[in-house]
Amino acid sequence: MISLNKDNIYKFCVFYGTFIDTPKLGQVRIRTNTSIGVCLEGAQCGTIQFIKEDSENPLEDAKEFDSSLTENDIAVVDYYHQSLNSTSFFFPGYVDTHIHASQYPNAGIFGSSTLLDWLETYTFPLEASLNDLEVAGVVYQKVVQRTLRNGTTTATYFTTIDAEATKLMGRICSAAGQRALVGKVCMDSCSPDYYVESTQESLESTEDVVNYLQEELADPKVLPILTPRFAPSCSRDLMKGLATEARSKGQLHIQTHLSENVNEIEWVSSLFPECESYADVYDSCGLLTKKTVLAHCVHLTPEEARLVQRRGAGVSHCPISNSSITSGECRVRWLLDQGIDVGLGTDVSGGHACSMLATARQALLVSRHLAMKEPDVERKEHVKLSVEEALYLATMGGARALDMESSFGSFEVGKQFDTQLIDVESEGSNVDVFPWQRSAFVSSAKQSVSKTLPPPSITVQDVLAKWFFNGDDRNVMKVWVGGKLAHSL
Ligand code: XAN
Repeated sequence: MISLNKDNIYKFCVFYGTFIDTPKLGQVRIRTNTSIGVCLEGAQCGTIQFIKEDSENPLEDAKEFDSSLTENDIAVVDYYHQSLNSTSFFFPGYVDTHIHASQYPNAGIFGSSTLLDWLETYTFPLEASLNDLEVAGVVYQKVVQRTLRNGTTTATYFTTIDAEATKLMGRICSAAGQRALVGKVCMDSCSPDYYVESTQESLESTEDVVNYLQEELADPKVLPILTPRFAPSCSRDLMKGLATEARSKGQLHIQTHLSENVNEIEWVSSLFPECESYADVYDSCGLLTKKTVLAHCVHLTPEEARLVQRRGAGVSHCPISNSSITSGECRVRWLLDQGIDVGLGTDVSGGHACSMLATARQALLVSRHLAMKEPDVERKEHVKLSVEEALYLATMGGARALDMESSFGSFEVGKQFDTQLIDVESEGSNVDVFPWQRSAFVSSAKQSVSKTLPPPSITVQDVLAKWFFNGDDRNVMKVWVGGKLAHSL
């Protein structure tokens, strides 16, 4: 529950309860009875100011942190004591590193297609239709609401080639309070005549969108991202022009697709015979940077992986998409072992779900499929992703892939408060927690039901796993982005 003052205007907010995050790959950090203080005004607005564990009084914690704050200045968000079930906790908002907002109406529609015929049959016609701003507005509103209610606080969006509809998407994200990187798609080659631009049009409309987002919309939560669709739909001149644009504006983010499907890879090598590899096409145009996020990377060669690692680019692993349109199984552990930053992408509508929790589940299962094919017994275990690792990929991994880990992805002083409140036992929850299982969260919960054999005790990690495999948006009670409420169930 939230304590309110009479004007409902606060300078500071303290969130109280159990905070769970995954600051490092494989590590889960559980902090109970904890206060996190967030500034709500000025240059520090939305930023975590203090974290106090073993706290009893969140209001006192805030006053102790800043003695100039009065009780009227401080909102206290304490669902833990006052209204929710004991198995509720704060968790970092998800970072969706790859989602095509414009393809949302096709979520679930892909038949038995694979990448190149899927693009021709389903995707290009839909994207082209979104140059009608009214249609684009309806679709973009819906996808932003849907991702927020699933706990996504940062999304890296592809829109379409249409500049005005892309600006509209920027406004929609800003109004909804979602953190977003918004990219106008660039395509001047090998594209249908109803959905293509000239090189000059593509570069000019990209610059128009970048200027609009940076100078007119000017919402620090909504950033431009340059978006050459993929090598087959971009000429060298276009890719080089975009790299120049990125550098000239102090290194903007860049997103594209890489090595998703074997037919695509063959096509790229026939289009760019002078390049050593698919990754080298991008590198030779200056597109591989620390601020580049590369979707898929299913079939990278060892040389390409080394190149991606050297350039510091991040990978967006899109497991639902890769299974749905049968692109392949991305070797996530192999990428991580080489020091490549990997995040997760829903890749709507190659992927059918806006949910990052569903995407994280699929990432775990795809890693198990790779393990089943691994002949070496030790490596078999190694390639499997754990629940904690999949949750890391969905949060910190994504923040790192975007080179934004200093801003969000975990609970640290100085980071933005981008957070979900999860209630494992919310009304209508798909997760059943039995009374004795609550003892993992609350020591006073009943330990046994009078039987000769007590039920097996479980840990917080076990409850987390029950939520990971069975939870959905019904467990996402609230979502804050930069300390501001952006979704409430
Ligand atoms: N390559 C792509 N891959 C994908 O999953 N979705 C797309 O829209 C796309 N375009 C090129």
